[in-house]
Amino acid sequence: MNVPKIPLGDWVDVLVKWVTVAFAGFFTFLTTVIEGLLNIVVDVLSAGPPIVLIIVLTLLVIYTSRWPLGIFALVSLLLIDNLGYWDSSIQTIAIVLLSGLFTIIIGIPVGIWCAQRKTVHRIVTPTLDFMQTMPAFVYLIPSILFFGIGVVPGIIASIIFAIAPTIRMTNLGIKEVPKDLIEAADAFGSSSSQKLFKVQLPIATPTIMAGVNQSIMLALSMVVTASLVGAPGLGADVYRAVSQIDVGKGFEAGLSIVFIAVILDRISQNLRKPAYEKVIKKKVVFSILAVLVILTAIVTGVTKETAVKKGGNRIGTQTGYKIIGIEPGAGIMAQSNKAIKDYQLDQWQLQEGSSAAMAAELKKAYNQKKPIIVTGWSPHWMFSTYDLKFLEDPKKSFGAVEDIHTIVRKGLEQDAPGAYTILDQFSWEPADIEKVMVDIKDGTDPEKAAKKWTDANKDKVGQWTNGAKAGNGETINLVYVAWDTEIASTNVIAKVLEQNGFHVKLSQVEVGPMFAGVANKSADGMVSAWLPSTHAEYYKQYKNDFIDLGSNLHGTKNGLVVPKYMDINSIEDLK
Ligand code: PBE
Repeated sequence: MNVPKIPLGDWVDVLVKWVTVAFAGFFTFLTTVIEGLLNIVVDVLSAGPPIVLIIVLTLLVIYTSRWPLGIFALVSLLLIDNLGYWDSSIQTIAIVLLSGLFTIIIGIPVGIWCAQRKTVHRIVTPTLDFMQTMPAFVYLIPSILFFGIGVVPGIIASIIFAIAPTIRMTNLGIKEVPKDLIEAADAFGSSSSQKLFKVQLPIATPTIMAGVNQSIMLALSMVVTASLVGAPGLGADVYRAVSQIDVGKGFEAGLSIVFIAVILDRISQNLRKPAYEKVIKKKVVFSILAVLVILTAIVTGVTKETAVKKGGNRIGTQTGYKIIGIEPGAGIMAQSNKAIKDYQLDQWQLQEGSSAAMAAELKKAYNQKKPIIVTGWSPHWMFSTYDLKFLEDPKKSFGAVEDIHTIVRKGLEQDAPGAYTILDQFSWEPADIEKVMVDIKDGTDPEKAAKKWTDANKDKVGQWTNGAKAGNGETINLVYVAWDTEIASTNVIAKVLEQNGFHVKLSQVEVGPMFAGVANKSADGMVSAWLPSTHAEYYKQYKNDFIDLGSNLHGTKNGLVVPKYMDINSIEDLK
């Protein structure tokens, strides 16, 4: 049967595009509100030296969950500080608290509504099932388009992912209130709001709180995912460790998340019935806490206000002192951090995320003619799609014009001589790869774009395959990172290998794993090593364990990129 594919993805694309434009104002408003709230929470939490918050949290844990757990909290928080993850932890706690707050504000009323109206319940239940089973990653994509990269799309995705237990448990708690109590309330002629606030909610509170506790834990489980779109904190530390395969750092950051999870879990579980309620009344403790928080918020707010007034860099104010970066392990990120040091741009912050998120952010800013600074490289389709310029780099923080090298595992020459020859002879020009990149960017499937290019460039391909022994279906495993350049090049060389009798497997990984994979022979090769400077660190680490087949493309360049409509020319102008 020949049923054409239903263009479901296209419909979703159109819908999201429409929503992006139609609700642009609303999204900007939400972003400002959420970012503002988050800044307040972070400012309050980091108002004093770490030890102050450590003591407050410890006391809170002791009060709610007895002193043995208090000792655990004290030791683990001191350890987090000692290991150097205090600032990240504050970011993470702030994100989780804020997401938690939103799940309560939205979740409890929706849960109550579900308990009161059958129809609402019938609609909400499957919606919640859908929200919870759809991989949370998927929410990140439209979130970036709506809210830009940074912490806001992370928070929104966390709320969507985490809200279900609060709604479900509120609904359950209210439904479980014994019938006779309701009848008694009715008999005394109470109104439905009296019934709700005086009978149903108080009885349902333990169940509701169990839901809230679960929501908080789910929000915490989202921190690593949220870091992919630029949310800061421990999640970003874990993500960075993965992309650089740094086992030690990954463990430290992961352990910090575990500690924070235990502390937040116990506090939120026992908040309703604190262990030492008899010693000090709940009301007293919470009032002291509330006064403390409000006072700190006011004080930090005032100090900040005066600091901001001192002025700063014009472009910095327009862009919030943000440089939009890509995957934390990318060479260009290390170069950008070097630039920040070399040019003394202490106020500036390099935002981590992904190449796709960076491209989305650039598109959004460009369409609205807003100022933006991204980490960019050429060859790249962005230069043919938008009017952009590299900022001059007189201090050469981004190195000079470079080559991309092909690197294969030891032993490939013996195991698959034909593939080795082709990989060795693979070589093309920036103009070639750009054609493939533009096709992919315009929506052509990478494999089809690669086929189109090889079909149109038989001469070049002929030079690569010249003298190569045809394969016998041997599997060649190529690794690459999801950068636009490497998606294009890897697909083209894969196509050529396939046309010559090899079975090609492509594995998309992070930078560190790409180099490590070829070095430990779990991958056969890659065509993505930017040298001599971009990937110098990775190259140094593994160079004795793989074979460098030399350059496959000359003339790449990295740097900070801005739209031409911006009135700035050099990185020096950012100071
Ligand atoms: N890039 C593209 C990579 C290499 C390829 C410039 C983003 C990097 O910075 O590691």
